[in-house]
Amino acid sequence: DLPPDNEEEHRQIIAMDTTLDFGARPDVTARASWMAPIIWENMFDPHYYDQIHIHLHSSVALTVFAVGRYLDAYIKTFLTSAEKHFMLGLPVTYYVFTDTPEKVPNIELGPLRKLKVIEVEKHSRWQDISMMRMRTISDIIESEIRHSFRYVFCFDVDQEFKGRFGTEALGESVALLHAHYYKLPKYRFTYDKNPKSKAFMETGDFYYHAAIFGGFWENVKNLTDVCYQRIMEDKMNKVEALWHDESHLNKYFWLNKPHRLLSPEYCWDMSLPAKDIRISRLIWARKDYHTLRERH
Ligand code: 2GW
Ligand code: MN
Repeated sequence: DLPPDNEEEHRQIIAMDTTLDFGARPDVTARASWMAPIIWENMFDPHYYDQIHIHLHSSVALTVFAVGRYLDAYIKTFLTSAEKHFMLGLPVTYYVFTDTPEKVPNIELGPLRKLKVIEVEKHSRWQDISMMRMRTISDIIESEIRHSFRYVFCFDVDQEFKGRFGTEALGESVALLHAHYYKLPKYRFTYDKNPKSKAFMETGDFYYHAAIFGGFWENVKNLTDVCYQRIMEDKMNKVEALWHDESHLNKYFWLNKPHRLLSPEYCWDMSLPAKDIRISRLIWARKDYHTLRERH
């Protein structure tokens, strides 16, 4: 494997996006106010991005957590569907974090693809299972990912790939528009509105969904470090942000604008009407709260 030492080359080439066709989607918001593209079907030529990233030797680490009942419930579908749709053609390593490594199913992987299982503790509160991912992701970037990968993408496990989730999604820092909020006015966004929390914000650009974020490992390292620090400060002050790590993620991307935005095609809730969604690349898995969530 080539070491990911061509950061500047990547930055220049992927920043150009000269072939993005914004005119192809007049029906949707295709750019942020700071000009970052929002990726929608028909705006991009998949082969163009595939060629660039193969030429650059791009490599991707995917992190996913499956702790407690989430392992049995979701990991198999997540991984087998990722093998069909996620970054085909690039070297991809899945980092699966679980409290029961022996129960991770054996998945048949394509060439250039690897799976690493890493044991983590099971926090007793589900809010902590979710929030503490920030710390674990930062640690694995520092100890492993930075030495072998240019990009890191971090995923919730309760979802299934259904269509291309490819190299067009790669960028210096990447955020996802939340399927439930992308059409709503800003006053409806569920940011943390408690001034005592470090996630507090009164307004923002978009409501981002924490189910997917990614980018250069350097950027994801910074994001996870900053969010983890703010989560711990909140704990010391005995407050918790409204939507946990997602509130902190929204604060982070408000202060550090993402370079690339993924439309809700990249994480769609099939129970919504889908007028502007021409393809569902990843969909929310069904949640059976009764059996999945232990009460506290
Ligand atoms: C989470 C909530 C309630 C009970 C269990 C869990 C749980 C989560 C668990 O038992 N085991 C586990 O591995 N997780 C991991 O945390 C798993 O990767 C899961 O996808 C992730 C987030 O939990 P999830 O998917 O149930 O929460 P959502 O779909 O409501 O997620 C949004 O809000 C979260 C914060 O409340 C996170 O920000 C998440 O990234 C958002 O998508
Ligand atoms: Mn989820």
